[in-house]
Amino acid sequence: MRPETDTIDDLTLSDAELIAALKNHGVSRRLLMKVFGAGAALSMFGGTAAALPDSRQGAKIDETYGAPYSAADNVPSGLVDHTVTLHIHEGPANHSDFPLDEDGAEIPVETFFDPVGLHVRPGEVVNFHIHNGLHTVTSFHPKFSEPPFFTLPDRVATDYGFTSPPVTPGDSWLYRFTTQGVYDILCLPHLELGMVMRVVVSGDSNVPADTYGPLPIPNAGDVLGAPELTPANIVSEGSVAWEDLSL
Ligand SMILES: [Cu+2]
Repeated sequence: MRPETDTIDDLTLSDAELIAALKNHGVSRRLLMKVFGAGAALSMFGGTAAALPDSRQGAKIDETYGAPYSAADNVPSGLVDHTVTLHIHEGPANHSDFPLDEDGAEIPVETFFDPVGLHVRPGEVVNFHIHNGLHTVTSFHPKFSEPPFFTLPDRVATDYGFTSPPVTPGDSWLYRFTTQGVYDILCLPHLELGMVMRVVVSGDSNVPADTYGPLPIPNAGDVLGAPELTPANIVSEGSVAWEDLSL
């Protein structure tokens, strides 16, 4: 959550904290030059964020909209604990008979998260990195439903949902998982092709209960129902590769 006190009028913040707060809120370079002088404004936009304390770097990850980095941006080193790559794969597939169309015929394309199951400790940051294709990283939450085309059940441990913007090859989207539990995640353009994954957030060997039940969406339900994606297996394995999923 963004602190409401981070404004240019709050003189209790140090310059470094104030710059970080302003960067969070997208204040223009012109205003920064006016407030801090050209040097501070230029250094802030010039990639010196690594000089800021880690706690302030972490504060840039919004609980609903995460933190996007275009292919031209450098993801701050030391911030990422896990990486998931997003793929669209045409031609010979990892899985036969997946995904299927309405007539039960195989669609000759696989869109997927790899790994498709991931164990994360509370507070850790995941970098969702786009290998190829156009995707989103979106939580299963009613907020992101698009009736009458699709309705999303609530399958997150928080009382709010989260999503990336549309992201393209080379982009990264960072999200920090803070609340223990099971998070089912989808790609909005490729939900019907079964592009979903599961993140389990817990301390070390704790296994959160899986209370969600079967997902009544073709292809996506098959992925989340695979035996390798039970919370117990994800916690025990640490991660589950797409090619190892039983489909
Ligand atoms: Cu996708």
